[in-house]
Amino acid sequence: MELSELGWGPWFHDLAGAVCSPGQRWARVTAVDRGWYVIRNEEGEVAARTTGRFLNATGSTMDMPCVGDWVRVSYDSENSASIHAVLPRKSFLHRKSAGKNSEMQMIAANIDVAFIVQSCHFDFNVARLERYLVMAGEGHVQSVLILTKTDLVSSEALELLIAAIRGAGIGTRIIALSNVTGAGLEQIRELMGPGKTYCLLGSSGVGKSTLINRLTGQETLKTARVSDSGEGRHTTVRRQLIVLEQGAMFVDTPGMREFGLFAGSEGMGESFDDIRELALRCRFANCGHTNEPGCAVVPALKGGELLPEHYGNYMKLTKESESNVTAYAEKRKKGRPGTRAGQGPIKPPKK
Ligand SMILES: Nc1nc2c(ncn2[C@@H]2O[C@H](COP(=O)(O)OP(=O)(O)OP(=O)(O)O)[C@@H](O)[C@H]2O)c(=O)[nH]1
Ligand SMILES: [Mg+2]
Ligand SMILES: [Zn+2]
Repeated sequence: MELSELGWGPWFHDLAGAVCSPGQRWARVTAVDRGWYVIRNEEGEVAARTTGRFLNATGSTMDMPCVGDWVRVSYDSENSASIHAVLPRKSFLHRKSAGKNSEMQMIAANIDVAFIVQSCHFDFNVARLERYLVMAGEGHVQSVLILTKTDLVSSEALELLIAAIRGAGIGTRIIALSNVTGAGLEQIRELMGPGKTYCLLGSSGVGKSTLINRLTGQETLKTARVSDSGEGRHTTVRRQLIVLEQGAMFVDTPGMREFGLFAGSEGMGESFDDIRELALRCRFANCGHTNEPGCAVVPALKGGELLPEHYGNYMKLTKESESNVTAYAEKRKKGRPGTRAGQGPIKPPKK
């Protein structure tokens, strides 16, 4: 296996050259489990831990390795490695973590397409779809909506759901899928490209792991029946990156317990398709759309293509999560005198 088969390309290569040390290699994180990592490269998959030095220099959980990250490693033995650095992320998916604290949590990094999965049978919620779309857009990740379990609803019901999405002004591609009959699988296969990474997002029990099993043609992942009320059981417990035979990669995630990304914005029901499109063209994936160089949103606002109120609502949605990150980073800095300054996240390069 070559690194390019794991998604390595010129974007990463250009960055990697400047910071690589002799005796160290690049590898991709394929799983994370309480302080342990699984990394993969030409040599195969091995367990890894971060070095103490890396931990000391890391100010925020956001900068810790996550699934999909490219990390610089050295081998301690044939089957264990140490992680020395994380390469800047080309794109990412993050959310506010479950619970009351203000921590942000990285879900996955270097994702090409987010498959936002909702079931037709239960769980369908346009406002939540929109929040996932904003979350993907914020991290420079393209989205595709997947409506699963179409075998459990009539075609009229399915059409109503699609109409509800379009009615809310969401123009994102929709794929209607049944993991049971296989309808829609072909459309998903057609989207998949070698070396590309896809992340499945959505509530517990909607069929994310089942979809991966359908694509691999075997029981790669554990799945479980859900109750008729649609109450999920959280069958998948850790995020992991799976390389399919066709060459595409999938990150399976546990269903989200709480989607607290934008608490207080319930019922906003406004589509931000236009801003998300613009934000994809901003130079930096973590652009705040205020005064960053290369921002594509602000010029549209100044040029009158975006209404100030619409822009304001979008900023309100995204600001909360940002201030959470800042608050958390500050807290960490204060609590850890050993943390060295100037070791924050490396800004992604110009595109
Ligand atoms: N009828 C029907 N059942 C499905 C479909 N897709 C998945 N299921 C069933 O739904 C249940 C839950 O599927 P999973 O794949 O475990 O769901 P998940 O999204 O991975 O859930 P978590 O891992 O908890 O996040 C299983 O019993 C599947 O067989 C579908 O298209 N139609
Ligand atoms: Mg699952
Ligand atoms: Zn911007």
